[in-house]
Amino acid sequence: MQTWSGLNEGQQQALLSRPAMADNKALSSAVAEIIQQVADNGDNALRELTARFDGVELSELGLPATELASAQRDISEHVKAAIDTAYRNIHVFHSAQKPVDVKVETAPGVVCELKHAPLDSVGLYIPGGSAPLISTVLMLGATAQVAGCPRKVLCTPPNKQGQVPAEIRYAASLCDINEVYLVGGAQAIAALALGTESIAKVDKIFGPGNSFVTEAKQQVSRIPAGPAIDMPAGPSEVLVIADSNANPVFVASDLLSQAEHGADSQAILVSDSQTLLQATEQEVARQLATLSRQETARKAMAHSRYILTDSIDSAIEVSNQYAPEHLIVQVEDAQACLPKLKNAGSIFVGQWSPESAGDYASGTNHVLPTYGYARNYSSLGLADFIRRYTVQELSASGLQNIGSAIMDLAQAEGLDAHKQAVALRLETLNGQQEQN
Ligand code: HSO
Ligand code: ZN
Repeated sequence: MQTWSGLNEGQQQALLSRPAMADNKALSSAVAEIIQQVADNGDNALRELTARFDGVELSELGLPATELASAQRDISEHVKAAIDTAYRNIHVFHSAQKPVDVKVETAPGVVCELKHAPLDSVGLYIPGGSAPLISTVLMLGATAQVAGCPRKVLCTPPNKQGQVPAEIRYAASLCDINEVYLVGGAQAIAALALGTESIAKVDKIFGPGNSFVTEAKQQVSRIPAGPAIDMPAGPSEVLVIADSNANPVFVASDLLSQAEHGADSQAILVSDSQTLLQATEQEVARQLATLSRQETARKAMAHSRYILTDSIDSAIEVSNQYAPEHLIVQVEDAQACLPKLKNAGSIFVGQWSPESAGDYASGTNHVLPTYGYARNYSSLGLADFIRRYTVQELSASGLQNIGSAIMDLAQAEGLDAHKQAVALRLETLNGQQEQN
């Protein structure tokens, strides 16, 4: 346990620092090589890399549409019901985010519009690994569906049997995902970005992944006219603010739900109550022993932090400085803290709002900015699947109204052609007026 007020500024910063994302030259050149291989050899490179990394020989990269349609027969009734519930709530919450078009006459005869259109094609990456992220399919797929993106492409590595788990297929079918490819890792990102014989390239790539995937997303986003990406990513994290009224059993369970994601997960508890901090630490040890992923969670908890502050206001400052991906507030009047809380990807208010609710089924998106990016990036939402653009129409009198402002600014910038584009029109208008 660390006492916040006993630390100087440097020590406070160090306490809240994230694991350095090593400038890993070996990783970036390995990823660059994979991207080049896909650029050069397309589908053949994807087959080769899938054999190498996933140990699976694929004849077809794409999953037949029948495998999506039939998925619901292959899952249990209660898992299907759970997926349906989560899908519905995510759909409802994201449908409510529809942006409104704007049409304004900024000056007489000058009409400006803000309009929205769904992205044409989106690539949704779903990691394989130890936990099949069914929920991530819903978070990305349902949002793309609500946005109205016509082409939704999902890439996920095949399991050892060369298959995609039925739960993932069912979630994909609910979201009207049109194409599923059994390709993972940096090679999947390369295929989505560059296109191959079987996979046409997409406009934007979404989704979490390991360090290869994250690095590949960064690299392809720098390709001229390449795809956009959702956001930069780092290890997942939770910060809990709790006071003496909080239940240490609940607090511990929230810290551990983060910890079981990965050994590099960050779990931080900030409290003004030493009793709560100590009780939570004990409770973490007790609950850890019951978890199937205790080995992973234990590694993550080894670098967890328990911070004692003088007050809840000071705990709020700590959180604002850290900018957590998930922020859980378990204090007496948690709502009252909200206006003071800045820089969090998603906030969970009160003891009945565990992070798991947002991870799965409440309706909010679980794709969130990590690594302090909550300061300048947003939680994923409908807007990320939508392009915003403007339209304008000036009438003759509209141009006459703002013409001199345009010409004066163009002159001040020394851009003659810009000025001429207005001057020549105004002359034409003057000529017409004289004729009348
Ligand atoms: N907490 C993760 C999302 C997730 N949790 C998926 C369970 N499944 C990152 O926000
Ligand atoms: Zn989670």
